[in-house]
Amino acid sequence: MKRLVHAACPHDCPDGCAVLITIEDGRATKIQGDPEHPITRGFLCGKVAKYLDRVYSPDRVLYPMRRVSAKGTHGDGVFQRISWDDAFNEIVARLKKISTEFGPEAVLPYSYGGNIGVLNNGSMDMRFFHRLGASQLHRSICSQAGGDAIISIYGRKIGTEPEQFRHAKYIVAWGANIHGNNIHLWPFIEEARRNGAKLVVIDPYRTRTARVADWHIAINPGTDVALAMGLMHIMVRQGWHDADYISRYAEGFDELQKRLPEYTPERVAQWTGIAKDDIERLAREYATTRPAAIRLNYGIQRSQNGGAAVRAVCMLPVISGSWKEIGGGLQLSTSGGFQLDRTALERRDLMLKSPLGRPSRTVNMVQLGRALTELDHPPVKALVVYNCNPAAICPEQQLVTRGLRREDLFTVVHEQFLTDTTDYADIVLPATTFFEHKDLVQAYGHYYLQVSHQAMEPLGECKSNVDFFRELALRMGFDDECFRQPVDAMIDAALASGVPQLAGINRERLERDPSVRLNLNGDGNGEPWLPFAKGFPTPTGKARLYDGELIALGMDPVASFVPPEESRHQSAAKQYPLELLARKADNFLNSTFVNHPGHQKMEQPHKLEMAQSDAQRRGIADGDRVRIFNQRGEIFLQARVDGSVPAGVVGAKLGWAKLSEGGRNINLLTSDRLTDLGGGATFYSTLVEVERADATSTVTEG
Ligand SMILES: Nc1nc2c(c(=O)[nH]1)N[C@H]1C(S)=C(S)[C@@H](COP(=O)(O)OP(=O)(O)OC[C@H]3O[C@@H](n4cnc5c(=O)[nH]c(N)nc54)[C@H](O)[C@@H]3O)O[C@H]1N2
Ligand SMILES: Nc1nc2c(c(=O)[nH]1)N[C@H]1C(S)=C(S)[C@@H](COP(=O)(O)OP(=O)(O)OC[C@H]3O[C@@H](n4cnc5c(=O)[nH]c(N)nc54)[C@H](O)[C@@H]3O)O[C@H]1N2
Ligand code: SF4
Ligand SMILES: [Mo]
Repeated sequence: MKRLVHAACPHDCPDGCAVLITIEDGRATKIQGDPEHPITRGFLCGKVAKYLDRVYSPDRVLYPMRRVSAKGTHGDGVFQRISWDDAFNEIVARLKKISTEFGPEAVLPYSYGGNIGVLNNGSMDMRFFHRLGASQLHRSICSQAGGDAIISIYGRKIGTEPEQFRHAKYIVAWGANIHGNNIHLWPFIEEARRNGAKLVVIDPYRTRTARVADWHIAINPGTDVALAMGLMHIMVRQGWHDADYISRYAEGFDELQKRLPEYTPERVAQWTGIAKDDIERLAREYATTRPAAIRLNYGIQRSQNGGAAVRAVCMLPVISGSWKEIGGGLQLSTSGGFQLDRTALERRDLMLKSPLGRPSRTVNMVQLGRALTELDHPPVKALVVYNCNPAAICPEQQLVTRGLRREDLFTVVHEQFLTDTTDYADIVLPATTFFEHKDLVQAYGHYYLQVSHQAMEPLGECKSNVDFFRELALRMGFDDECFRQPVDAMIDAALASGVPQLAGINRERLERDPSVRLNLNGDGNGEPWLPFAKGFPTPTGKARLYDGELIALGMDPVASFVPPEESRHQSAAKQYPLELLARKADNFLNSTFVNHPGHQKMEQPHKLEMAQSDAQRRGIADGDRVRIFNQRGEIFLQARVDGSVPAGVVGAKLGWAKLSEGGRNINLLTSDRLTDLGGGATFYSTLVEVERADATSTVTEG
């Protein structure tokens, strides 16, 4: 018997693809993109096109296991199969004992983007930890600086729909690796270019998108605030700003104007490394070619000044008035369009029923290393990890692994594979893939909502996050009704928030129709939607070019350029003169897919990309083994000198630590310093030095 099942990719990617899975005799035999879906348009990225290799990988974790060797043995750990009953009994006993002895906040949940399905990303798990009184996790590692910045200026995390990029005549990909991270926007850009649009890429790294663009501007890392302010300086000087739109729909333009004189093209050129004439040209082309759309992505907010950077770039379409035009505006994220009922899903009120009787403390996930090694009152005694691989993706890796190695720390990891993090787990639990459970899936790069159907029975003894936390709650003796709520009822609850965008959208409809667009215009007619043509969802209805609330955070209430502590503009660069871009790989998804041979073939993960001049000065040739180091430690990679980075910048990719030399990856070099806004991670504000390594030198244990 052959069936076609509609599912939706829940990986942490803006595209939120509609997927068709062919099932024959209970086994998945084919995966393809849904041709009917307006954004997926029948194709999947190279990572997920090979998904059967992941689902049926011989390395899948299929049964609960207990670690019987030492912690952190880089893949040589020995695990023993146990039953779910044994696993639950041990987890319940340990969590109860720790809660009694140290208080429930000694339990720390740790999760992020392994699965961004609405239910499996944050529902039953949240209910469980809230009812327990566990520490809360500030899930800030990816997008918090940019998200807070966009809300600060526009009031909501929404922007231009991808379909409208086809109408643009000028497209700026700003810190946005479209071919690698957002491939389903590309066909719309191609369509625009066939109609004469120009594509400009602003990225220190020569991405695949930059290679095929009309113009690649290799900006110095962390200087985007200066560039955006410089562009506005020129636009206002030339009278290219939209005075009418600004007076109606923006507040703080006077304050902004007071800042602009500092950002002369000459000074901006010095900071950004972009020629003065190019800055003038970019301002002219952006302001006078209409409509102009910006695809801003999260690249620029992984800098220490990332909040200010996103604010400054988001001012551009306000100043130019391009929010009025179909094919204008800006997209950073569309997630704020999906106003699902999170209160019902997460049940924060349950914290009041915990032994604490109050909201528990919050731990910033970026600083996991500190939490595990320094935090007190109470210390973290149990760590429950799911949807996440912190031993690979967290900054300040030495501190993270030192914490994870603690013998008195009880660690549970719910996973699909034996990752860097499972090496430190006391108990490993098997997790389903999206083929094996049902969910509701939203997106952060378009406005279509989907039900992802379960295509097949879970392999082995895998459980979804929802089922795992449901059963754990019941075994802990939590008798609240919400722990018995079936998946369909949870989807219904999520959809029942009563906002106009969800009017007429219910589960039955989503189960029938895989491409339901949010009711954005309020009349369900699917016409192009201009989110800010007539104002902004802020209290005054205006864009906040000036946001007084930023003063309390120590920020300029408008935006101003403050060079990151680890950047070429600071004295730290004397010792470590190279700016490291610790980037994502195009053929992996953060640390997911890194372990599959098919994906490895498409990627060359262990390279350090260097400019010719930087390599030459250090006596390094293409292919040499190099040592990359800073105050946090050292890693070894192979130099690649191929023009992908400008002088002063080096690039390397995120992978699994245990598949890298010495059991460490680039996050050994990144710091846990936080962004100016939102407490985000600063992966792209990292200074290093590089030297040629002889073949025999090895990693020094730290
Ligand atoms: N193939 C693939 N797709 C992915 C992911 C993946 O790992 N692989 N990850 C997913 C996730 S979790 C996310 S959050 C999104 C993120 O998608 P993006 O927001 O696109 O994120 P990044 O790749 O971090 O950064 C984008 C670009 O910003 C550049 N950049 C770095 N510093 C600066 C700077 O200071 N200024 C400017 N202008 N550019 C800078 C980087 O070189 C990079 O090419 O992608 C998702 N999609
Ligand atoms: N140096 C550097 N570090 C980075 C970044 C960078 O650009 N550079 N990017 C940062 C960003 S933007 C992000 S979002 C984070 C991402 O960090 P993470 O959220 O940890 O993402 P992944 O590395 O993809 O790991 C997710 C894990 O979840 C597992 N998983 C998948 N589905 C499920 C499920 O349904 N249930 C359970 N229990 N597990 C599941 C996968 O097998 C995988 O091992 O990394 C950050 N770290
Ligand atoms: S990872 Fe992104 S592009 Fe690839 S299938 Fe999933 S949603 Fe689509
Ligand atoms: Mo992310």
